Amino acid sequence: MSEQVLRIGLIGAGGMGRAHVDRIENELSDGKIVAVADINAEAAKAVAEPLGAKVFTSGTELINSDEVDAVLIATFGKVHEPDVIAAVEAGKYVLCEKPLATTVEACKNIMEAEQKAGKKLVTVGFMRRFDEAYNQMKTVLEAGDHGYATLVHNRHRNPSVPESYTSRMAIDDTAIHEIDTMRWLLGEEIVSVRVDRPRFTSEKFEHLMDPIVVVMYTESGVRIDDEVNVNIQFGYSIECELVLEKGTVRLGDQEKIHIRDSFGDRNAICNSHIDRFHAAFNQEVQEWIHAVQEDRHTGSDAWDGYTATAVVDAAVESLNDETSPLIAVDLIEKPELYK
Ligand code: ISE
Repeated sequence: MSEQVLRIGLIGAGGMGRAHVDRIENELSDGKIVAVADINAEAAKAVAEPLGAKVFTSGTELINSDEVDAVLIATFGKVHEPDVIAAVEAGKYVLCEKPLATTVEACKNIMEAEQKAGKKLVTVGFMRRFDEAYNQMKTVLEAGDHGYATLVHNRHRNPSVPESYTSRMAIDDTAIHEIDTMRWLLGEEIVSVRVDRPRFTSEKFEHLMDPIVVVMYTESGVRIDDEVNVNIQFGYSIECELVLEKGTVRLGDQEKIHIRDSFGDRNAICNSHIDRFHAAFNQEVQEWIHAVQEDRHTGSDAWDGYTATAVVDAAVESLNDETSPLIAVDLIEKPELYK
């Protein structure tokens, strides 16, 4: 591995991949995109050419290139597994966008490959762990002055989603962020989950259940609710209130700028996760680059990716049952590598 600039190969030249390229090339230090692969060769070329990076037609070729030190995967969740495993087998660190994989089996295969490799090489892109406000919330909780957590209220709202977005994605693409953030914040596993269906908005596609409310319980009994509302028709907003025995902690207002004009007095709001979590993504990728250069793991690991997918599966089971049953989350025993 190069000890200077980390030579990164990007798999997936869509919106998220391009946002990462932009931050690595223009905002962060010590990393460089040297190779790009995408099933759409034109898209790969469009990203690679201005950087002088190499274009690869397959993820495997890119992963096995001697010119690539580490791999950044920004493709769709359902195609992650073979590329993550190939990177692990090549002994290369990999930062994989969430979800780690869309089935529990695929996540287990990734953990098995890592255990064979004997070290943690996989980081899952749960960037909220790097968000300053969530970190401050965790610090207040852990200081213990306000007692322990009893409840957490979350709201996850998107202005709109494309027609290809499915009800399952409301959980494995959207609520998965709260699933991971809550496990990390509270430091315990989610043991059961239920999905409530309120009246659906008319601003949605026929096939979509929207909004929904995901209700989760942790090992110690903390009750978490998460409103997932992906066609709210304005701005991107993430809210979280942690209820402790003797106080509450909320994420700050996500004000960007304050505008006062003939239309009124108001705050500008974010439009997307790329915008809202810009600083968190930067922090996540910068820490990953430095950790890889020092040959150590950082961020959420494959166990975190696996448990998130196990909670997703239980939630989808509840979502698909009109009676919204509470489903127990079935986890395997945590392998030694992740303890
Ligand atoms: C997207 O993939 C994200 O990760 C966003 O944070 C989330 O709000 C959105 O619903 C997802 O589609």
